[in-house]
Parts: sequence; structure tokens; C-alpha cells
Amino acid sequence: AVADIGVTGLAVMGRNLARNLARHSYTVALHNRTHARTVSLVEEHGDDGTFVPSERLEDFVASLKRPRTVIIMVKAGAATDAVIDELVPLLEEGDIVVDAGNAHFPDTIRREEALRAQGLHFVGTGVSGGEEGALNGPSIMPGGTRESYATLGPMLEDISAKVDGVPCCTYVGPGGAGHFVKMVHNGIEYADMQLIAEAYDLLRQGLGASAAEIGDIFAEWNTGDLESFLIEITADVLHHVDAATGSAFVDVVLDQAEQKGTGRWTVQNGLDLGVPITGIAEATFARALSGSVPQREAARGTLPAHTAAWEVKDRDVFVEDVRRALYASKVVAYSQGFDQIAAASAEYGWDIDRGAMARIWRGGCIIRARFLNRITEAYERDAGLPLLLADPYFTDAVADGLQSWRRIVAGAAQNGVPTPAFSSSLAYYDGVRAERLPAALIQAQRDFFGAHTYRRVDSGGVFHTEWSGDRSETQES
Ligand code: 2AM
Repeated sequence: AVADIGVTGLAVMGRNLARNLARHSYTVALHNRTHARTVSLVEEHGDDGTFVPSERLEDFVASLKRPRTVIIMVKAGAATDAVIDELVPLLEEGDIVVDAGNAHFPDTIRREEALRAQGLHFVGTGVSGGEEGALNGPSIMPGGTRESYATLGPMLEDISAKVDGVPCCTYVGPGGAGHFVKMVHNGIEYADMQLIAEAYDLLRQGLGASAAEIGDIFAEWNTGDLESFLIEITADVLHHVDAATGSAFVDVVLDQAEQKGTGRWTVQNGLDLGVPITGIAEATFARALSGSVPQREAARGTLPAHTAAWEVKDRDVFVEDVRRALYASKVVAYSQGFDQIAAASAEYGWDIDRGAMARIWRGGCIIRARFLNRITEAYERDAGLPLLLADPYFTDAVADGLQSWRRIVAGAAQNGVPTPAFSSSLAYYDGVRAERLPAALIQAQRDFFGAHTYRRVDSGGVFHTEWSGDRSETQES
């Protein structure tokens, strides 16, 4: 046995992870259901390092040093279970099985429990950064036992992206914590993308600017607080010209956004935990609306707007307003996502360090951004921070842009520009900071029609009013 680690499943992600490991001087055992893929990897990239290819899974396992560490990189779902079932009988106590695919975290919880019962470590890990990241340094979010991290962690940290020399990989927490955090990362990514898309639309409709002009604005924004991979690629996309038509590329792309499901999972979990992740939810529904073809056809040209053309008086003020509104909305979306991580951590017993999550998202992944340093700093100031927005840095940053934010959301409403994520983020901001909410009325209504009871502001206990009788109040025991 000579290999430090093995990879089974050598489609592009597995292939690139294996190459990345080999380039970091690990001896990498290789296996794939269809052996031809294994052969071609060694043929094409053998000079990346030392590979130990095996056609049979038994030989693959036998080529691994103990504790054996096997990364599975196959399609999420049934294929993952099939590979685990084949692999497990060949392993021994203390071996580590890593699922680096895009598993839904409840599956990871289930698999981890099953393998733990057999004396094996099961690590569900998020890997973000796509093909390019897998090869050159992804953000890696491993769950499972802390014990397994002692063996696995250093290898994953080696191949992860680095920011200021710090690896974008850390132990996330037990069970399904790694895949959970990856899921929320993707949810936040949905929100971030939707916010950028709304900013683009506001600039387009407000200024009547061309795609390329807006690309210039995004490129400028990328030199400040908003600096991020997503802003950078937005500028790039907006400058791109379609070769076939000579039009701005963005103008020839069909405006129906698709999704693979991680946004939906995030929103479903937000509902399960009762965490208002409105930014992510609006972003997910905005994609759904864009794809609601019959509804859009029925509405287009039929539903009136009753708006006049948007007259922006001062271009520079407007651009700055949009920028500040975008930043504030982004803080809300991230604040909500980190609330979801905290809620899940408490619910499932994961003890996730939110500051560390922001730190490992600074590089390698899609939401990588300078801004994440600020989040890490906020949780360093207060690890138990109940609301990211309430950290002094973020409170001030959002307060600075508050007037801009209100002007933009009001202007969008007045001029008929759909900004679900900007608007709902502002509504969240005003809701969460409210002295009193009309939830009091909701409680009274619930007690009226369903005797659901309510609590009072002036005394403890639970009360019910006899609405259909004499309206006397009784205290429930
Ligand atoms: P293949 O090359 O034999 O198709 C992405 O589909 C990767 O997952 C591929 O490496 C693929 O192997 C592998 N894969 C998909 N389903 C699988 C299964 N049920 N068992 C083993 N590998 C599987």
C-alpha cells in the first residue's frame, strides 16, 4: 500500500481533485467504474504527480495506506449510495470515506450515522469553485468526525485555495454540517446574483445605459467594498459582445433562469427552521418567475404599469444610490444566511464557527469577496453575535447607505422595475429593527378564530379572550 489518498469517480470534478492532490505531492490512488477514464487521466496528466490506477475497486482499496482515505466524487443521490455500498465491505475500522459530491445534507447525516455504526468515518464535504477550483484550489467545507480531520484535514487544506496564506478549508462540524454549509453558501450565491441582476436592471432602466456602459460601472464598483468574483464576472459578461449578431451578449440570452436545486433546498430548510432567509427565497422565486412562461405571456402587454419613463436627474447620484442599495441588501442576505447556519448548528448540534465559514469562503468559491473578511472580524468580536447587521461595522455600513436604499426601492416601485431582493431586504431591515411589529394583531386574530392564545406585554403567562362570549380574559395554566 503506497497511496496517501484515493479518488473514485473520475469525471471532471474527481479528475481535477485527483490532479490537485497529485500536484501537492500526494500519491493518489485512482478508480472509476469505467476504467477508460482512469487510463486517460494517467495518460493525459501523469506528469502532475504520482498516480496509482486500479481497474478493480479491491485493488484500489488495497493500494491505500491506513487509515485509508477515499474520496467519492460521483453524482449525488443513488450513485453515491451505490459506491458507498461497494466500498464499505472492503474497508476497515478507522478508514475515512469522503463524499465530495453535492449531497443534500440529510443524506449526509444518514450516511454518516450508518458508517459510524460500522466503525468508519464518513465525511460529507462541500467543495466549491467548480472545475477550475477543483484543480487549482477550491473552498472546502468538510463535516464528519473531528478525528477524521486529523488525517484528512491537512491534505484538504493543502489543495484548497489560499487567501493571505490561509487555507480556504477548515473543519465545519459533525454529521451533515459540511454539506449544510455548502448548501447555504449556494443559497447566498443565489441572493448575491439576484441582487447584482437587479442592480443591473435598475441601471439599465434608470439610465437607459447600454450593457457595456453598465459593465464599466460594475468594473468600477469592483475596486471598492463590493469587490468580489461575482461583480468581476458581471463586468466581464456585460462587456462581452455576441459574435453572431454583434449585440451585447446579455441581450441575446433568453431571460429564463434555471437552477439545479441548492437554492430550493436552502429555502426549504429556512422554512423548516423558521429562519427568514428572504433574500435567498426571493432570489429562488425570481428564477422561478422568470421561467413561468405561460404566466409571463398572459401578463406581458396585458397588465398595465401606470408608470412614466424613469427620469433620473443626476446620473452619478443614481449610480451611487444603486451601489449603496446593493451593498446594504447584500449585507442583509448574508446576515440571514449566517442566521440560518446558527439555527441549524443549534438544531442539529453542530457548533459551527460562523467566522471560520466566512474565512474559508474568501477564496476558491463563487461568493469569494473582500467583504467576507468583515464578517470574520464581526464574529471574532462576538462569536455569539445574534445578528450580523447588529455588528457595529455592518450597522454603520448599512446606515451610510440607508437613504440611498430607500430612494432606490421607492423609485423601483414607482417606475415598475421589479426588485424583489432589494425590496424584501429593506423590508427585512425595517422589520427586524422595528420597536413593535403588527405581529401583535396576528396573535389577536389567531386567538379570535382559533383560540390559539397570546402573551401580554405587561405580564407573563399565556392568555385567551372569550371572543364569542363576554370577552373576558382567562389565563391558561
Ligand atoms: P462512469 O465514468 O463509469 O460513468 C460522474 O457521473 C461520475 O460518477 C463518473 O465517474 C461515473 O462513472 C460515476 N458514476 C455514476 N454513477 C455511478 C455508479 N452507480 N457507480 C459508480 N460510479 C458511478
